[in-house]
Amino acid sequence: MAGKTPAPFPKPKVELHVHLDGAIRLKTILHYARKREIQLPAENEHELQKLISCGKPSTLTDALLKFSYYMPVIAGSREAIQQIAYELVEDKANEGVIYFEARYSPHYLANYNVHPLPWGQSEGDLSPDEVVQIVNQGFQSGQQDFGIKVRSILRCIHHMEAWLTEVVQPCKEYENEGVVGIDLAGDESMDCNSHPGHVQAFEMAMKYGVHRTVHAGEVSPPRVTREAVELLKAERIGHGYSVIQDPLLYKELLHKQIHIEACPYSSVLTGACDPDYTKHPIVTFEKDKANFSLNTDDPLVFNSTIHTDYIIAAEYMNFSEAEFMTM
Ligand code: PRH
Ligand code: ZN
Repeated sequence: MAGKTPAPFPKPKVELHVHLDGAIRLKTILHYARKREIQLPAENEHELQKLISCGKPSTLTDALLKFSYYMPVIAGSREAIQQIAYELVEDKANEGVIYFEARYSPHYLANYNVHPLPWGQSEGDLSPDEVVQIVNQGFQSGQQDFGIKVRSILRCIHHMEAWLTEVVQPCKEYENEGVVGIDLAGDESMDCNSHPGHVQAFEMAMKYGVHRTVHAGEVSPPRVTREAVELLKAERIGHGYSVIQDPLLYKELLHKQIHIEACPYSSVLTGACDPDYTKHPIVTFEKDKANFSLNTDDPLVFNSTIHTDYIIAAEYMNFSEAEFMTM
């Protein structure tokens, strides 16, 4: 399956699962690497693309490792963060997306030193809260210039418990400035969603009226999705492919119309699903009239656009015009 594709789906589209830091332009990364004097093992867009994109099915761990090559260049820079937010709006508008929700970890973008590889320099005192304000501004300017609607979701990281309330608070504080929900993700192989700290944070989010989505069932068993729904009161599930292995849970999701944010191309490149798209869980979702959407996840890392995912659905999953309309 080719990566970047032309625009065969000109109709207005909605995208609910795209990571801001997984959707940056190559040009922008190279620009800030030069400007901030951060060494990258790539001289031009072609080399950078080769370095950070998954060309063929691999693992989720490998896909997530790609972020560590370029995040040091963006994280910690007010100017770079505002620019990537603004440019994402332009890119999505060019893809014919009229509404999208982008998610990110304010802590990662603030350059909190959590990664195995050295981060770039921070502009001193950039806090996660200020990151949220900067992203809001970037999206706001983008909305004005490109005429589409953008919202954001703030992401908690499983193993960074100390950050939980620092994510819940801005979800509430900036609800009138474009923040519409909270997400939780991380290493799905751990007993993550049942952790008391996560449950507490999501209870607080619920009390504040903050909407909740959780990455689950991407490469983890159905139990992780069950915990997301039952313990974290998730209203949406990021990926959720493995849920079809548990018929009772799947029935419950169908009954409650819990929204599944499916990412076809991502699911194959991360090794979450078999490369045979005709047998993909999305085909089952479609057949059962589940509540789901098609999304890119990390178009930079997967070298894709929303059209890539729509082409997969049209060519290999037999999606009809009516089915695209439903989404
Ligand atoms: N699954 C889990 N985590 C993901 C995915 C995938 O859907 N795509 C991006 N990420 C992580 C990256 O580490 C990124 O830095 C973070 O989410 C915040 O956007
Ligand atoms: Zn994701």
